[in-house]
Amino acid sequence: MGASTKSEFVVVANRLPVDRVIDEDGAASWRRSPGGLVTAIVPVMRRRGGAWVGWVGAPDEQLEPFTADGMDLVPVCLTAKDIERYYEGFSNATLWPLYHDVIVPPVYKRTLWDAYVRVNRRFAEAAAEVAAEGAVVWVQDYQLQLVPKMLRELRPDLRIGFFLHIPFPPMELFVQLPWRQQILEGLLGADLVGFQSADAAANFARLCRRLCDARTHRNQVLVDDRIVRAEAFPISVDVKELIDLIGQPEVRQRAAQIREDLGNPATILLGVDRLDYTKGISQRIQAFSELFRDGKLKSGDAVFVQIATPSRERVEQYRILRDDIELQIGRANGLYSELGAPIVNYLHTSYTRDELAALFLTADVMVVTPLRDGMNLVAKEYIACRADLRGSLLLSEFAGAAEELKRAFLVNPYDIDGMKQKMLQAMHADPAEQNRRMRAMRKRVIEYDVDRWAREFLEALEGPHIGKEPAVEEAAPAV
Ligand code: GDG
Repeated sequence: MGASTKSEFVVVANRLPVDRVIDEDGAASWRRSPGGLVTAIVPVMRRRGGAWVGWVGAPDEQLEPFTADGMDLVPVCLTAKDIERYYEGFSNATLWPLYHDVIVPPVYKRTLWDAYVRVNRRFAEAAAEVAAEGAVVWVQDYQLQLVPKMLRELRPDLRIGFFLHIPFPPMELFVQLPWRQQILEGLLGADLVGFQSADAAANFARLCRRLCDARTHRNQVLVDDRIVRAEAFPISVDVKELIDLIGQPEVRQRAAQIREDLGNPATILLGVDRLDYTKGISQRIQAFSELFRDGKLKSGDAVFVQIATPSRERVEQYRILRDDIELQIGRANGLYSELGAPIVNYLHTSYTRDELAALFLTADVMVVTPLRDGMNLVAKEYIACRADLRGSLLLSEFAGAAEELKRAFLVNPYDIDGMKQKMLQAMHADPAEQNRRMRAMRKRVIEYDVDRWAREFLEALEGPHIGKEPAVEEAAPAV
C-alpha cells in the first residue's frame, strides 16, 4: 500500500490483527493474532479490502504502512510509557474493571487519563490521514472511545461507526468515572454506536440524557443537529471456518487422541479463556472440586481441562489472579487426584485454532462461566463445532451469549451450589437431550454468524437514516 493511498473503508482498533513471528533463520513475518475482536473482523476486512489502523504490539516501533495476511495495515506507534498508562493503565486497570461490574476496584488516576486522551488523538489522526473523502470508518472497543469525536472534528465528511465489545455499565457504576462526560461525548462523535446487548444500548442512551443533557428518543440521541443511534449488534463467530476445521481428518484424530491422553475419562469438561478475573475460572474450579469433596465424583469419572491463555501479565490484578488460580488448582489436584490422573489439567498457554477445534470436539461439557462478559465467543465456537449434536454447554447468565443460547445449562456463577447441580445435570444429560439443546443453539449460531453481525452493523451505518432525519424529541428529565 502506497503512503498516499486513501481507503474507502477503515477499521481502527487498539491492535493490528497480526503478530510478528521470527522463524528459525531469524526472519520476521506476520501471523494473524488470536483474540475475540480479531477473530470477528478479519473475515470482513478480507472481503471488503480497506485499511486497518492499530498498534503493532511492541513499544516504540515507527513502522510504515504495510500489507500482511491480505490486509493493508497502518501502524500507530506507542511508547513504553503510552503502553503503561493508556493500555495497561486506563484501558485495562480503569475501564475494563469499571465496565465489568467492578469485580476488582478500578484505578482512577489523572496521569492515566491524560495518556488515554493523547493516544486516542494519535489513532484519530492516523485514521483521518488514511480515510478517503466520505469513507466509512469503524472504530473498535473501549480503548478508543474518544476517537469518534476527535475524528469527526478532523474529518466531518466521514461516516463513523463505533462498536463496544465489552458490556456498557449501568448508570450507578458509570458515574464513578471522573471523566464520564468526556467518554460519552467521545462516543457521541459517531453516527452509530453498537453494543453487544439492548441493555447496554439503553444504559448509554440513559447516561447521555442524564450527563450530557442530550435529548433522546428510544435509541436515538440528538447531538447539536445530528442523530446518533445506539443499537445492539450481538457479535458472533466464523461458522464456516470452524466447520472446515472440524472436517479435517487430523483435527478429528487429534480429538480422539486427546481423550486417550486424558485416560479415557467418562466425562471431559473444558474451559478456554484468557486468564482474566471476569471469566469466573476460580468459581468453576471450586464447583468442580467440591463435587469430588462431596463424593459425587471420583477420579476417572471426570477430568477438567482448563486452557488459560496468558493475558495482560503486567497488570497487577492479572498477576494476583494467576497466583490464586494456580494455587487453587494445585490444591484441588493434591486433594482429589490419583497418581498420574489429575482431576484438573491446567494449561497456561496459547493454542492453534486446530488444537482448539479438537478440544471442542472432545469436550462433553463446555464450561463458560464469566462473572460478566460482553458476549463470549468461545461458547458460540463450541456450538458451531458440534455438528454431531453432542455435548452440553454450561453457560453463565452474565455472558451476553446467554441472551441467544437459551438452551444452554444456564448458571449464576456466584452460586456455587447451583453451579454444582447444573454441572452434574450437564454431565448426565442423555444423548437425546444433548441433541435437542444443541440443535436449537446451532440453528441460532449458524443463522447469526459473524458475517451477519458485520453486515448488519455496516448496513445500519451506511444506510440512509444515519445522521439526517430529525428525531421525535423527548425533553431531558432533570438530573
Ligand atoms: C472480548 C469480550 C466478546 C482463546 N484462547 C486461544 C484463542 N482464543 C480465542 C477464542 C475466542 C477468542 O480468543 C476469545 O474471545 P471471547 O469472546 O471468549 O473473549 P475476549 O477475549 O474477552 O473478547 C467478549 C469479544 O471481545 C468479541 O466481541 O465476545 O465478551 O470480552 O475466539 O477461541 N485462540 C487461539 N489460541 C488460544 O489459545 N488461536
